[in-house]
Amino acid sequence: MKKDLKFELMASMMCADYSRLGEEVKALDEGGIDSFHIDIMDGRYVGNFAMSLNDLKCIRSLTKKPLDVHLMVEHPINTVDLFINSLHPGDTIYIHPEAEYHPSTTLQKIINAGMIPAIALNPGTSVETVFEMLQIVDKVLVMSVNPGNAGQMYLPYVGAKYDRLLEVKKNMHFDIYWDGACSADKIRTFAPRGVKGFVLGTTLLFGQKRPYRETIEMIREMRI
Ligand code: S6P
Ligand code: MG
Repeated sequence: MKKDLKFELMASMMCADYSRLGEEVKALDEGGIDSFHIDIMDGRYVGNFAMSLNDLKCIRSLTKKPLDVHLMVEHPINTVDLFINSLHPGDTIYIHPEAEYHPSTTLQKIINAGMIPAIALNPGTSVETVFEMLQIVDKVLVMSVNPGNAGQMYLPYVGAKYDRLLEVKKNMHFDIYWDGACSADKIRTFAPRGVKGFVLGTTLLFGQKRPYRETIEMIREMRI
């Protein structure tokens, strides 16, 4: 794999050590992470509570790098303003189309606020069911685990969806991102094929007994 290949690395902050969140953000920021992935859950759309609006605000105040906000909530139209008002222009907001009656309306609200409009696709969601939305989003986050938890197994049937999206993308302008069980071999395989960025959680970045800077450099140089 070519060492000059460019791809983005996002840190999944639900995997961070919250007893020292400030130090975690600093180490990731200085270690060269591209953005901070914020998993917001409501205990309804997914059966978990990961991060909250206050966590997001705290991390937003600790770094100048972009935030990548993944809303796993029912009817995000009801609460998206809270997130918009706490973010900076250029930050990304992903919604799950299945969680909304009129997902395009919510995406338009995100666009109007100067944020990057994006959708997240569950493992069981096909590209065909969101085809029209692909024309108005800038990013598609493909989930290779079911949403709700870190530390899950990669679901191999999702591989075909990356292929399908890479094909469809030739006539559209969105970028494809990876979320869930992201390992070094997945980056080696999918970055050269056109997947633009990867969310790093427990599989590759957190709990590795190695400084974040070292892991991030090793990934970029493909030494891992
Ligand atoms: C899952 C969430 C993800 C995870 C990430 C964790 O609902 O959207 O962002 O936090 O996948 O990574 P890993 O390597 O522990 O699966
Ligand atoms: Mg996520």
